Amino acid sequence: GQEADWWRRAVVYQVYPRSFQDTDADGVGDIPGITRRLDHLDALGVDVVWLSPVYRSPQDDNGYDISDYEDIDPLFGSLADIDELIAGLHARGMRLVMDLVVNHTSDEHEWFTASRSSKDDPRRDWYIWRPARTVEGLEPGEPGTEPTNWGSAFSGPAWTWDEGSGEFYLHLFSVKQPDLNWENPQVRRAVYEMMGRWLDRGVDGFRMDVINLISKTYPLVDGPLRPGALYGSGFEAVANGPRIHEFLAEMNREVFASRPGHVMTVGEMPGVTRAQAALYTDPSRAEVDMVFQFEHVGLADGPHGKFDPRPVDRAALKANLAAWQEALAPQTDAQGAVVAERGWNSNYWDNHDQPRAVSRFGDDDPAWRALSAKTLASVLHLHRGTPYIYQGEELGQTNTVFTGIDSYRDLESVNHFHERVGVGDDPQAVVAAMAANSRDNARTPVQWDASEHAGFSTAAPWIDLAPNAEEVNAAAQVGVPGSVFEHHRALVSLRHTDDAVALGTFRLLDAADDASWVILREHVGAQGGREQVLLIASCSREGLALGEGSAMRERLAAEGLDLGRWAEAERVLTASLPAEQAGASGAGVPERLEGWDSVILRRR
Ligand code: ISL
Repeated sequence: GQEADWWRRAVVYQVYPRSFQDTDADGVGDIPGITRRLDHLDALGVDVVWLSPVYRSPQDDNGYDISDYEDIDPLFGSLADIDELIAGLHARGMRLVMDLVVNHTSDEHEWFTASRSSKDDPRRDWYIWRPARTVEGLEPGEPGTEPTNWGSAFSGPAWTWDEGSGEFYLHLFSVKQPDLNWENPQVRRAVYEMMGRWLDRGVDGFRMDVINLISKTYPLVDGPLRPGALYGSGFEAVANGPRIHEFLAEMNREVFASRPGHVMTVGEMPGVTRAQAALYTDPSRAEVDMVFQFEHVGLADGPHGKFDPRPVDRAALKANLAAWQEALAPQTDAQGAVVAERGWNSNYWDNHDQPRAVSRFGDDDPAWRALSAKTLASVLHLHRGTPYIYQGEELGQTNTVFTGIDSYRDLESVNHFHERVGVGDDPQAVVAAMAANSRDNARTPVQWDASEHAGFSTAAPWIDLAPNAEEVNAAAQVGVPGSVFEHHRALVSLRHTDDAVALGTFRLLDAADDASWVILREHVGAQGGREQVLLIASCSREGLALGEGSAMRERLAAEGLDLGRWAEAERVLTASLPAEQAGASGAGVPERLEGWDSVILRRR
């Protein structure tokens, strides 16, 4: 029904609290800061806020290392502050999705301090402990005696020796993020009960951190060692393991099934394939509503991973996103009407782990930044599925410029630097290679205005602002016709009012062209009324000729799309024009789009 499916028409906005808005002058964003900025989110029109972790945490990985799931870190505020945020969101018709980080806890969580206290502790089995491997000439616990050859996601081995109890514990991420043992039913029970208490508190859903890693394949064995790599990969052994579907279905049954309304869930799943995602998001299986997949952002990784970046091949990017559309497409009838949903996409360009959208996928040169940010937004929002806007993306915020290692804050970047320099790489070269893809690009503060510290804080921020805060900020955009913000607002509103954009079928045209993006959406209503929405985007500085006899027109005609039939079509949104002027500029396909311009047309 309509109510149970509310999330399919929703737009989600991600808040990374540390960098959103500071109110207590410590240079770190906080929960009262989010509450203070609710009008910004309301103006944008988003339906859901996904809040990155605010739970009690030693902040080794900025809150993704949780030491108490049931309390708020004093850095961010208090339980009363979160209650106030929930009330403020609900009063404006928005919902709150909390981050759920349960593949691992902090090593300072009481479950882990108990677990490490002795081999006989009742909580010993809540984490993944293994004795040292016997290696001739090495003492147990020495490097080389780890149970497997796996590296952690944040450099170094995935196993750390615990001197006190004489065993290694597994941590796929940092030393301070020990993996929970989901084989143990008590662990699962404790997690489900904790989730239930957050739902009781009024939260509306969960974004589940690396949730496809919770079921490991036992026994744990060495993984493949890439040439030049320091450690083997444990990925095969930990991702999408044998019990993952069972665990997610159990969670759904135990935590969500009995709740009134629909609890929105999105599973973050590194390495998930399209076939697996079709299972995870099949509504009849009741696991998760949608997943975050990584294929499209992985296209920018070189053979040595994210710190060996490559330019993004746009034709490959288009093909990849279209393949995801196809894999999770609905069942349709002979008229093309959607009969049943079989899966659902989540669509994102960036988040707190990825570089800024406009820098990676658009053109962040000041002359092209705003227009390419708007066109990228049109492309994202015209895909079928739930769009995610990461804080600052609605302003066209860019990557930052860091020249020395001292500016970096993220443990992934900092650890990587030390590991590479430790094996003899040139420090300058390592820093240069980190610039494009460091997670810190996304973590510079939201640029609210042109004042000192960009309105983010009255104190120096915990991480330097990006250098363009004086030009690129909310005060210069909210309510300003033609701004990146107003363009996003128009796209959010379009999803709410247009059935083809929200629910229509998806088709990519002219797939091989790397300088454009053409998407056709189609909705057939209950009465048989047909609506089509067409996006034509220029994705380079060159622009696109679209008039009679143009190469693009002919290529589209060869695929069965006759632009002649669109002569009277309504112009819904043009990136280079304020939203309210889109229609006034005329009807039908323009003769030409200038570089990075795009147009959304509608025909009924
Ligand atoms: O950003 C990454 C490294 O390049 C990803 O591999 C990232 O670690 C992965 O997407 C999992 O991310 C999530 O879990 C991590 C946390 O550091 C990320 O911020 C979070 O989004 C561990 O909890």
